[in-house]
Amino acid sequence: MALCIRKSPNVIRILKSKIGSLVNASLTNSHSTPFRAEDLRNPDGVLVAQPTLFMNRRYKAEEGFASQRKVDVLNFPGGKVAFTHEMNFISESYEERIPCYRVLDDSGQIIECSNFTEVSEDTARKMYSNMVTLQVMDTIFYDAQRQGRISFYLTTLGEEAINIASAAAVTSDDIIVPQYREPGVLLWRGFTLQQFANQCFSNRHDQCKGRQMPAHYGSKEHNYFTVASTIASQLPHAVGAAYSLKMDGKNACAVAFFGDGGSSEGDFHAALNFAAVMDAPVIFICRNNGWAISTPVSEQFRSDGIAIRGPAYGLRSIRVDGNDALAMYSAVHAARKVAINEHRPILIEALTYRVGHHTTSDDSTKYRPVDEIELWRSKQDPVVRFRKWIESCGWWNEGSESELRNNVRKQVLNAIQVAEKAEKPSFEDALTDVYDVRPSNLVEQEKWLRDTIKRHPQDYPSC
Ligand SMILES: Cc1ncc(C[n+]2csc(CCOP(=O)(O)OP(=O)(O)O)c2C)c(N)n1
Ligand SMILES: [Mg+2]
Repeated sequence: MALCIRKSPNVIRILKSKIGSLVNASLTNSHSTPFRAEDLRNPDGVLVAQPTLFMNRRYKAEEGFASQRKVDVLNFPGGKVAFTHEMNFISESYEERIPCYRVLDDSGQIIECSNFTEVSEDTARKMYSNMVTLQVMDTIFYDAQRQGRISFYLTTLGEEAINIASAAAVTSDDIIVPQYREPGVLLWRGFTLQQFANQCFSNRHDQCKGRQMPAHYGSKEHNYFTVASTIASQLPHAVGAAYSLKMDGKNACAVAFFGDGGSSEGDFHAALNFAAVMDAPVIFICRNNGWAISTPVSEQFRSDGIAIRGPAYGLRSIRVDGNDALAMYSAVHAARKVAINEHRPILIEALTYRVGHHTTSDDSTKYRPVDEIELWRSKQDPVVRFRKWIESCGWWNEGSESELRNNVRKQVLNAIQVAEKAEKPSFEDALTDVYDVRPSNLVEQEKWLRDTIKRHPQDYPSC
């Protein structure tokens, strides 16, 4: 029926005049045609399109192919399927693994014939400075936790390129939906070292009012969702955010980060499917760092990593060298264009390695070889690789390096001192912002808390 209608301009014209732009969308939109938010609404702005509309669009090419070959087809809901007399099981694996896109080789030189997006000197210098800042901040905050000054911390060591290059490749209108190992994106957007320190010290200036664990940042001003450490719960939220951007006709997308461990959660699968069906402009960036705490990827899945799962849900996907800042920048830059202009979700699997322990509550030498960690730390450091490249461009030298490191070190130490001295939030903040009228159990807990404070005033100096 769809084929017949497509071949008959008269029928299309009559149908169009009867039911308007909806039919126009279903009959003439293919996935290569940009999809407009207004196609989904009637003249009153009410959402009218149905999911089957998108599904029909998707499989038109296959229908054409089947009809050309004159094979029998099953007229199945959502698109025709060709019959075959051969009993072929789809293989569980391909002979070759998906290759990994990279631009810079291990010595920081551009690989000949690389296809990548040019980066200006200013952007490259800012990218490098941010990677170093993230590294220095991590080292000092980590030590502060070891000294007992903050209760918890997690580093991004080894994953600086994924953080900073992807942040550089999108715009501040794009909504970032992080897991927890992406503070570099927030740093790139202008969250200050003082704001990072205030959050980690849970003081009165912390935007989260001291309610979150340290390193669980969030900032409405920077379009950065607050970290929720329940793994992968952020992914369906990112799809919802992306869908709303599309509905509002915004020139922006959502960028969702998660780890290889996150891809083992049900929410990952729900989010990918949901994004594909709703044509949501969302970029999923998986930091495949080899480990989900102590579980190696070999014990998490039998698939060839994460990228291979994209096509199963209808997502265009790519595997990228996550320790190559230029490759990450180029891949995210290209993905953003497709996500926004064509309203498609994209999956990026960035191969990297978690050089630090999972968090300060972990000792990773208990479950992985020290040699493995050392190899990635010394031979695959994304910061060193990017430095070699900007040095070869004449944009960086030994002098700029020591000046940057000294400055950042001073700024981080100063931020920590200021944050440590600042008062803690009022304990009242622990009870507000959730209920309009406090339920009886909360009222009871408040009474216990007040009694405890009265009995131990020395332990609650700011109350
Ligand atoms: C739903 C849920 N299950 C389990 C945990 C415990 N947990 C915290 S982090 C983590 C590993 C996540 O690994 P990955 O997604 O690869 O991120 P990485 O830490 O490697 O960056 C787990 C299992 C959790 N926080 N939430
Ligand atoms: Mg991981």
